[in-house]
Amino acid sequence: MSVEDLRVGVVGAGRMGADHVLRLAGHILRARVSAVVDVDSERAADVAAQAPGARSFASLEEMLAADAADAVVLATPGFLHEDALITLIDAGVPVLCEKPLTPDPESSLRILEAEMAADRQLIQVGFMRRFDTGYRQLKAIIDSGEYGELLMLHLQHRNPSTPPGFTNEMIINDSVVHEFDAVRFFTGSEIESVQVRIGRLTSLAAAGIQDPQHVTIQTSSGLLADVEIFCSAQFGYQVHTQATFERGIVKIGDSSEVEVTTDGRRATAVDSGFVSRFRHAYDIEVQDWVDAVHQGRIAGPSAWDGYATAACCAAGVASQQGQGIVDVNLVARPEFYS
Ligand code: ISE
Repeated sequence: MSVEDLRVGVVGAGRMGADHVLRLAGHILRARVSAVVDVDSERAADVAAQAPGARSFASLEEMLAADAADAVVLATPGFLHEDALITLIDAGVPVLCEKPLTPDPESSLRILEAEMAADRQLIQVGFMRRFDTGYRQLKAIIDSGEYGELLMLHLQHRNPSTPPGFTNEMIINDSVVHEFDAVRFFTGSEIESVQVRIGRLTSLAAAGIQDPQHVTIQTSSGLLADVEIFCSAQFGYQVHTQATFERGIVKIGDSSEVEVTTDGRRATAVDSGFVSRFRHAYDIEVQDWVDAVHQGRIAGPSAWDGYATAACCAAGVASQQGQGIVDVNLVARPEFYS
């Protein structure tokens, strides 16, 4: 039996939105880009031109009024997500929402309430690392108990440099948010406290950025995780995880497939950024989402995961601003998200 292609509207035609348009138009099955939305109409039209048959719109409301999409990839900046998500929930449209769900736990809670009122999980949050092969292998090893209990996680997250407009708080909200999600994903536990410490700083960071920073996370099961977040690391992009078990150490994160030995040196490529490092993870995330939407469900992190990580980020920013170890206080998890 053949399935009608899902008509996907990509809302926000910046770096991630444009990347998703190429992905959906190029190799995602059972879906096509039917609409591209951006306040910059010229940009929307340019990006729509990459996907045969896609129409461009200047607003989400115009796209919905034209009945131009069955589902949406939301790739606008996080501070615009709340209004867009409420509109989409009201219209009953499934959404793959790039992280963050919303910028703070209060607005994320309003999204949970709206979704529960609609009585259907429509939102999947774009924590793409959960679809990465290494992440999935490590998760399977943890769950198998093969090397005993997981005791600690050591996470390193390095970006070459910060884009214009990046702030010190964004080190937590935009970058460490992925580590909060990773720790929750690996351990299956909520995070109970966060501490951010700032030590020796690079001279190569942009004005106002304190880099690197060290984050200690403790989960409800007592596990400690530490994060080195370094957003001005110059050399390239790198995301490593080392897991300490009772009877072994497991490392993930080297994505290079080619190693060259020549002239007395052995070398592998270092990724230049997250779009290339997590390309396969994004592909699997979007294909799984499309297939799940065809079946009326989601296939990954839910709005609850978006809310829980927003609460971790709020604690992280409070700690970064001098509040020491900050507790993460979540509301009780509704049955709807169990
Ligand atoms: C960026 O917004 C991302 O989401 C990347 O995955 C992350 O590695 C980077 O630090 C963020 O700025």
